[in-house]
Amino acid sequence: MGITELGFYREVVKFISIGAAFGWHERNAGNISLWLLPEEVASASPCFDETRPPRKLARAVPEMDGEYVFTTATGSYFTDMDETSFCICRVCGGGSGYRVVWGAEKPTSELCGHLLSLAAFKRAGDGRRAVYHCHPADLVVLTNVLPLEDKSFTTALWSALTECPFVFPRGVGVVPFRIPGSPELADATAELIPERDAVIWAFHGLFASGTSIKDAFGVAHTVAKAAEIRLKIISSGREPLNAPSLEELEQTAGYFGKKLNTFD
Ligand code: 2HA
Ligand code: ZN
Repeated sequence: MGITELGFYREVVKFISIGAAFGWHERNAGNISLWLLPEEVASASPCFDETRPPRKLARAVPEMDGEYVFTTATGSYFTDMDETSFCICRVCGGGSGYRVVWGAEKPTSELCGHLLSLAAFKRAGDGRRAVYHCHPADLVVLTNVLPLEDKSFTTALWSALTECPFVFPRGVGVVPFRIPGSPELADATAELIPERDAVIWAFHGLFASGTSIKDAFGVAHTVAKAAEIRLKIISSGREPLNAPSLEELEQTAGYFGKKLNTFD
């Protein structure tokens, strides 16, 4: 079977197509990563070519040495995808580099942030193995008008919609301006992601994590929806008469077996 017929490939295509329809992926905006399970590697490996030259990473990821990661190609348009929009990389050299074993020659410009985050998930053993990066407009607007601070930004989202406390109980981290694709953006993201479900990049977009691409997409969708609601509340120009209390948000998370991050 070719890679394009495999379950993980089809799931990624399905969700990035939905993201593109949402307007989250102008031009070449957005990228994803999925740390492949042994059974996914086994089903894909007949198509691998392990002889391509290795490339160096700007940041080493020793925990990921030998692991396979499915990701998007640099410059690819999510509004116009085909097989050339993707690649599979194998981390090599003790985590100092990677080899493309299938697909496009050059992975996403944000590869470093993805790999550092996947390494953090592996270290924590928390079940996460996917990242969905997108550019939801309302969320980007909020980074212009709200303080770039994790606790208050998270509360502004949690209290917009009662789904939020149990969809992203770890909350969101906020990274101030960093150059897209830079190692500095990757470092700042990887520092926050272990304790957060998603990281917001000011004036840029969202980096959402999950146990699968569907799960990471679900986090992104819920954060983006909450951002839309919060922005509409702010834009209404009215002082809100009603809002859920922190206690009510905690109760909501608790009802679904989750505990809200206290940001202590
Ligand atoms: O891949 O979205 O952050 C293009 C981007 C960079
Ligand atoms: Zn981006």
